[in-house]
Amino acid sequence: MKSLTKIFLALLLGVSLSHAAAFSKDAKFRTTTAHITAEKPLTTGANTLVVELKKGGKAIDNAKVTLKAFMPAMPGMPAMSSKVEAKNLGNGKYEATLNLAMSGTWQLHIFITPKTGKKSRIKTTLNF
Ligand SMILES: [Cu+2]
Repeated sequence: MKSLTKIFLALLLGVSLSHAAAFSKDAKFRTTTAHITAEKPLTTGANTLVVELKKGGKAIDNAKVTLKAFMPAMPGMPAMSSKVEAKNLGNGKYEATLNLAMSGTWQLHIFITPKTGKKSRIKTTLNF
């Protein structure tokens, strides 16, 4: 019984330490990949996203990265968009806070301008 309690406590600790992201999504364009995460579930208003960018499996460092979320006009609703230059967190990670004014499906474009080489753009969607 004692050892079972220990195992149970160890499992509980393991779960709390793993710190799973509330939102996670992967997207790619050719060999460029984006692992998108948020610590909180997506919601109406400000959402802070961390995007981990790689090209051919290697972190894309020191790029200029811009995130644009937009929703085309719908009946009774104007087009909405939020465009932000992401902050460089190092190791290919970039953080940006987007304002998503309503729930639904948002188009997300990630614009990557590396220090050298070609620019690229990854397209995906955010749903909530
Ligand atoms: Cu809408």
